[in-house]
Amino acid sequence: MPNSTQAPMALDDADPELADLLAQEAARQFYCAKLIPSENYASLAVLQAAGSVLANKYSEGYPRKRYYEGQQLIDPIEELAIARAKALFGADHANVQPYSGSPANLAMYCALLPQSAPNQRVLALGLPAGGHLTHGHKVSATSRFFAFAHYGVDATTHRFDFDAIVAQAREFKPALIVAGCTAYPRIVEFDRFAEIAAEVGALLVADMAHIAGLVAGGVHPSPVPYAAAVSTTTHKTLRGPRGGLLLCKAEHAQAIDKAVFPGLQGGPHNHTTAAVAVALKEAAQPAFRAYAAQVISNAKALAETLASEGLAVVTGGTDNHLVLFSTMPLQATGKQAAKAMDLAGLEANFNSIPFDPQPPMNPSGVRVGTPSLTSRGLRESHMRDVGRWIARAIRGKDDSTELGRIRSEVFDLMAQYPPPGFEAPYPARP
Ligand code: DSN
Repeated sequence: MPNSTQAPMALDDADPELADLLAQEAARQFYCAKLIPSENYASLAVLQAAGSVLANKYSEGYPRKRYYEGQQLIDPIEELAIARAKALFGADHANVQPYSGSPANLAMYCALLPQSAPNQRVLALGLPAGGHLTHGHKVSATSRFFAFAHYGVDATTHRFDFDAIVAQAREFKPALIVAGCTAYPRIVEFDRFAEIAAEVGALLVADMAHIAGLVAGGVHPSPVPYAAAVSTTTHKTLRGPRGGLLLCKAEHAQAIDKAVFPGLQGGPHNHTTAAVAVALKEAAQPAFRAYAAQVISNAKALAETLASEGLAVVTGGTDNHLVLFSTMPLQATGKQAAKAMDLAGLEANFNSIPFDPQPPMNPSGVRVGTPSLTSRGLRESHMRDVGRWIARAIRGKDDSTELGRIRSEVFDLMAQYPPPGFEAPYPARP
């Protein structure tokens, strides 16, 4: 008989304080309109795998080459995830062990630019133009190990200016060019980046974290045919658990694997690997292609509504899952707008816009996206409601009664569209 210290205790009994916080967060996620473009709702199946006993197991190494015993079932789980990643994205090789996108990016650079390489220069999109910290921003460790220069976007169109990028690449002579963004609302032309890389003798790598689900769903061009290696997170449009993934050409497979383990990481998070495998299976279904297409249609409807409400939409619209807009035409900074939206049940993040005159901690813009609301089943007509609520919240940023009214309308709509991953009985309305 198990003694009392071994008796299983559910979270509610074992830690009521934590359980209560978790229940409140579940209710918040259920009733608020999640508009952060890098978030999503993972399915119940993904959450079950992520919360499984696989979290108890150490597996340093790779399938069939481990430093711990007891891998009889871990190996086939990781092999399943690898096979599904390769099949879904048409890649020669996949590494499913990166803990998330940031370590995946550092591993990618370390793999392709070994210390012995004479040229350590990398050209990537700058943070103010929609790049990521791990694309060599000065506060990121990536900038300590490699010599980054940054390209931007055109001052008028706010899109990539390939003439300027190729001129910069000829001058800078990078060994690597990074194509990928966190706040760029248009198609990333990986073929054009590949041409530039080939011309200057660089390798192209891609960070497709934001758009991986759109690539999987066939509604955004894939970087895989063009890039030596591709990094991604697994939890954004791809709708898996929080995790990372690297894909590469066969000739870089060994370097990529060595860079992840033992280069940067210890044991893989097997529970996450299993959940990634589940998400990759889901993303290979026809329904996911329809989902990805709807994400974009919804984002276009949202962009149009925001523009018609007087907000300044960067690039005038969107081709993907996100919309970046200046809130200044409604006399609010991005931070003021995002705070007001949060009080109104509309969860987004303040964001710099290209050539932003405002500082990064109080920029001119807000970034919104449709992956989460589309996962709930919302469509274009709902996005028009959401766009009007956003504008009302910004206009009413100092009016708590108005923000409360909007919040109530948002909650009414969300209650009709339960998100994936939530089982009845649903959380009580906060
Ligand atoms: N932090 C993510 C985003 O919100 O875009 C990128 O990693």
